[in-house]
Amino acid sequence: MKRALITGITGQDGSYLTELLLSKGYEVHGIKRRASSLNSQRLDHLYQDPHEAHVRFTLHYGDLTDSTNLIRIIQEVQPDEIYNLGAMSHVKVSFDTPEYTADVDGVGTLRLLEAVRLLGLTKKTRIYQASTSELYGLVQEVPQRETTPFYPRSPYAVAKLYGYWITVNYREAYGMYACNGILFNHESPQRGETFVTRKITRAAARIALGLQDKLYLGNLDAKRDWGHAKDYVEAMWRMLQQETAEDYVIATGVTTTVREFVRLAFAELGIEVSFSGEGIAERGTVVACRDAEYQVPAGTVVVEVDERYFRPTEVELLIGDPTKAKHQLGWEPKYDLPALVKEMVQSDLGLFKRDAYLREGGHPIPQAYAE
Ligand code: NDP
Ligand code: GDR
Repeated sequence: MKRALITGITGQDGSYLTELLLSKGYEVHGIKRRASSLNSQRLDHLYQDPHEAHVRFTLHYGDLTDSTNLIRIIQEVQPDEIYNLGAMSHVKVSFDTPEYTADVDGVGTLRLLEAVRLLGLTKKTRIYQASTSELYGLVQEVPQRETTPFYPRSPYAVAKLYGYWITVNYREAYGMYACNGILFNHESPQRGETFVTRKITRAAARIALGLQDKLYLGNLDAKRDWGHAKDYVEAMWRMLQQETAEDYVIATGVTTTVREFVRLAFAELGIEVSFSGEGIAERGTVVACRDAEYQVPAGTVVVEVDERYFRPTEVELLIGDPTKAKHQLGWEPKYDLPALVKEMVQSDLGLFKRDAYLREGGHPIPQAYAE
């Protein structure tokens, strides 16, 4: 039985990867941070009581800023594969917490590689590093591929650039099997609530149900290559099953504006939204509401632009070329954007219908805090 250790197991990708590895018969260990409230909701459906025999899924407390903790856990688990998904992963927030982001996303990667080396596991343990299309930043070439020069545009991306190169360096210096997956944006119903896709699908559902009036967004012109997290964790696993360690771009090859994502999300609920105005004055207005279940009259302004969501330096266009992954890993995405949007909107609709029932029954409903 193969043993895997996942950092960032409580995040979006961590939950999908855990599902995948358990389904392949792995014993899965994960590192989770101590928090004042439970933070393992995404893993609840996979929980195994540690008091029972033959447990294949175990969580350990830890943090990428703590070397001794990483060394102890890796020594205990003796993993065949490590997936380093742990990160301060929000680009906008990295401008507020640049030093912490560098520590976790950059130096944290070094701590993990060095722990494997110090423990003499360089020949046993294969490592996946969660690199990112944010490395491409300011457009140098489209579509972006493995050979495209990097030009990071945020503290997050600069920290991940260090993570990328230290992974390459440990591979070359010590012969470690260590790969970078240069993953383009991937989303799902498990996506964090403050990333733009989930912010939009949550708001669309809440607006349709009469629980929210408006959605405030930043740069509507930004273009992203959005895939589904379920497809992307499959690529991570495939990268660690090859004869030699290499770096791969994982993307769909299709790019879409934030504005278009908004249109698609509302359309999934039968609400047609059209945009007018320019820059900060741009508005998204309901043209028609075709589903009798939802009462959002034509003419209602449901989207406004708010400068607070702009970034000091933006990544305007991402579109990836996954040819290498297709040829060498046999990887292809199963989801396209409409299927992704549908799944996310329907999932959020299900979540917020509970709030709508509560409100109908006269119960106060909590205001969800998701900026
Ligand atoms: P999430 O933000 O959903 O999850 C991040 C995980 O990292 C969480 O489990 C979080 O724990 C954990 N974490 C944060 N800080 C620390 C720390 N100091 N020590 C240990 N763990 C920590 O991200 P995703 O699942 O979306 O992404 C997974 C990885 O892939 C990240 O490294 C991200 O940067 C990268 N990536 C993501 C892409 C995407 O589109 N999703 C694209 C390209 C790369 P907690 O739950 O306690 O906050
Ligand atoms: P990104 O994802 O920065 O690409 O990083 P995010 O969803 O945060 O932003 C995508 C684009 O949408 C624009 N945008 C907004 N973004 C947010 N979050 N909130 C808004 O209100 C808003 N309005 C417009 C952004 O400016 C941006 O252009 C994600 C993360 O998962 C990273 O960890 C990962 O490395 C990259 O994807 C690939």
